[in-house]
Amino acid sequence: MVTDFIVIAPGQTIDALLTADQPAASYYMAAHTYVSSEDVPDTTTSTTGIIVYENAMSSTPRTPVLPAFNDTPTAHKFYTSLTALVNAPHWVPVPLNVDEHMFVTVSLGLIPCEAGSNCSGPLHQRLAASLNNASFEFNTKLSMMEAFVNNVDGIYTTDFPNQPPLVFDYTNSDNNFNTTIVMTSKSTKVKKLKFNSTVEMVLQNTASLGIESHPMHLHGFNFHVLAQGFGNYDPINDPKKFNLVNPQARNTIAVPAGGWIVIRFQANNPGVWLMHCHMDIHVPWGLSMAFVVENGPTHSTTLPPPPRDLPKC
Ligand SMILES: *[C@@H]1O[C@H](CO)[C@@H](O)[C@H](O)[C@H]1NC(C)=O
Ligand SMILES: *[C@@H]1O[C@H](CO)[C@@H](O)[C@H](O)[C@H]1NC(C)=O
Ligand SMILES: *[C@@H]1O[C@H](CO)[C@@H](O)[C@H](O)[C@H]1NC(C)=O
Ligand SMILES: [Cu+2]
Repeated sequence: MVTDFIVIAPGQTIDALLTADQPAASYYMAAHTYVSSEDVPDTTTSTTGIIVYENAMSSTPRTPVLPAFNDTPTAHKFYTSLTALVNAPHWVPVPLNVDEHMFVTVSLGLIPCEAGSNCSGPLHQRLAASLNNASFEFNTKLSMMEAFVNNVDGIYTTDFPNQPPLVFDYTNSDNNFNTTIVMTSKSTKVKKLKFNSTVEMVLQNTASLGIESHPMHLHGFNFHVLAQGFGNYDPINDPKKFNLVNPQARNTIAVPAGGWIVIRFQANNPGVWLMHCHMDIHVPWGLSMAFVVENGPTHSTTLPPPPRDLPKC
């Protein structure tokens, strides 16, 4: 794909080749933020670097024209134009038999303040975020990985749901402040997976407190990005749009603001793997969950024990 701009979400990486075929001169390369949520004022500041061609006469660099800070159609066009190089090194074909079909809402919300906390919102609520209405809270006593390896109870529960607890009109902005939708609660729910099972996950953004693009990052795996779009995911018609041939493979993907995205991966890496939003503030708000992938049948598919010098907290 040939482009003169790149859209990149928090936590994503991208490889690009620059063709230096312009008249010898100096040129700015510039970046600014892309703001996906509505009603956010333009807070854009640009950052620039200068590319100077060898033997160029010194001159004022020319400034490129960037897409507008809120140009979602252009961001979407870029995100959906990327495909994989099939048969390139590390290419993995899309697994075709799905074992776990997950539909996961990605929401901002509110949570009641803990008794005795200094959280003092006007309604005694604080900002939260959730996946399938589970606002994830990390255990501070023991890591989930140690709990997995040593079979310790009480650190997480394996009941993360494959469906949201309530079906509603996810992207209808009439629901932005509907308390049935906005209120959430804390969770330590994870999803347990059989070794080598294939997971397909629809990530559905909701309008709760306003739509926003969340860059979701999965540890431990790359996933294929099969399709994406705006509005509510349509389980009848949207699967017809899946790219099972040459979809991009990633470990971080921007869920479209007020839209959905479908990813698929094979759980061939045992251990505890977090999936979380890559906007830093959304993690303490609860926008994460974890996969607990069981060991496989062989030595090389079994998680090694922690090193003997693992620091104790
Ligand atoms: C809030 O959302 C729920 C669930 O979709 C719905 O039943 C209820 O009618 C909504 N309330 C209002 C005031 O729209
Ligand atoms: C989420 O959970 C909270 C608290 O348990 C509940 O009040 C709310 O209605 C639920 N919302 C959705 C969308 O499931
Ligand atoms: C995992 O499943 C794939 C087929 O989807 C198979 O080719 C591979 O051998 C399996 N890996 C292990 C370690 O069982
Ligand atoms: Cu987020």
